[in-house]
Amino acid sequence: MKKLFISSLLAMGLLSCGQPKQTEEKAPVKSPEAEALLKNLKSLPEKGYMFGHHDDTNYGICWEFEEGRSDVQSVCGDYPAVISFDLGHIELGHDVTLDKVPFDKVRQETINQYQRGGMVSFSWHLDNPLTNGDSWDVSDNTVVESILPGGANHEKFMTWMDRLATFMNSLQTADGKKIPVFFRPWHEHTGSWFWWGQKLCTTEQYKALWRMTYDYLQEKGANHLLYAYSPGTEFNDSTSYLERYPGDDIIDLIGFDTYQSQSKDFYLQTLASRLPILTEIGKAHNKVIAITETGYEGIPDAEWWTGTLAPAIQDFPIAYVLVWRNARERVTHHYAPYPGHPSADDFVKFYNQEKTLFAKDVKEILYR
Ligand code: BMA
Repeated sequence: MKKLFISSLLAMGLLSCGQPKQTEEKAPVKSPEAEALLKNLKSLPEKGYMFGHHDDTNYGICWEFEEGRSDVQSVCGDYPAVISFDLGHIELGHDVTLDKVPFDKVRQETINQYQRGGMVSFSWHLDNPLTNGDSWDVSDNTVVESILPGGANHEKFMTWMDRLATFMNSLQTADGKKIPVFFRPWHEHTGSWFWWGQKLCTTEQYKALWRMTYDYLQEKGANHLLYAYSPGTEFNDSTSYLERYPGDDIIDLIGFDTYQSQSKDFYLQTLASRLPILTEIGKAHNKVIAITETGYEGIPDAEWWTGTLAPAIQDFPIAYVLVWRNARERVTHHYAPYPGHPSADDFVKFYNQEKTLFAKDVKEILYR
């Protein structure tokens, strides 16, 4: 009480303590724009769920870097409400991502997506700072330990973080407003195919990695970022889901990555068993939930959108579902339809469903 009284006198300028009055304003943990986006995402499931696609406006099947082009938009007439991009190789100071997309293009497409009212999320398939191999180089299980404070690669890694922070802080509109976006690093860590995976570090090290990442970006003023936590589907209850969870003060959105690779039944069972757990944790922790990556490579099922995906997810309060990229350099590696694709008609039906939300559907919603 007393403390409060003195600080209010200080704030009113009635007490000076013999020093010139200073109004030192600490930047808020989240920018007002990020707060607004988060709030709007929390109520979004009342309307439906957003469709997302990785690298959507960067390239697609048989094209790359064409102004305004998108395989999804070519099929259904609207852009995905969520577009994700990858920041792999920003850490090296390269001009292009690991998928050979110029970072200037990524920045511009982030602005374009924001201006059309949609949302952007970033993943980070960064190189291995110990071996200099790629994200999938799991030949050494001391990499995470080596980049934490006191580790042999800590300083090197902080120069990587610095390049990342500079890029994040450059995501601005012409009038200098930082665009609120999601950052989804250290994903699929419950598997052991990335150097930050389950068998490659301890729970404490993984959590410390997250905290170091978050603290550094906060210190660099990147408070327009929201954070997504996305393990694979290895969890089977809330305790296992939360085993390496970095904390409610860091994470804004929880999800998981899962693909149909085996039978339709197996995929449906995976979603049917994991989505109730995610929904429950989302409610208990007041977090947005989403299917952060999914898809069926090549979509070899002409009715996959309305026959498999939609029925499996539509009754859960997810903010979005995102399918992976349409790789122009590896055309069998695609997860969204393009004109002429056997599942294109079914995708239009999916687009026309009441619950699916694309860019035009969320235009007046996400940033109000
Ligand atoms: C993977 C594959 C890779 C790609 C990476 C980052 O799942 O699509 O070809 O480099 O994502 O986009």
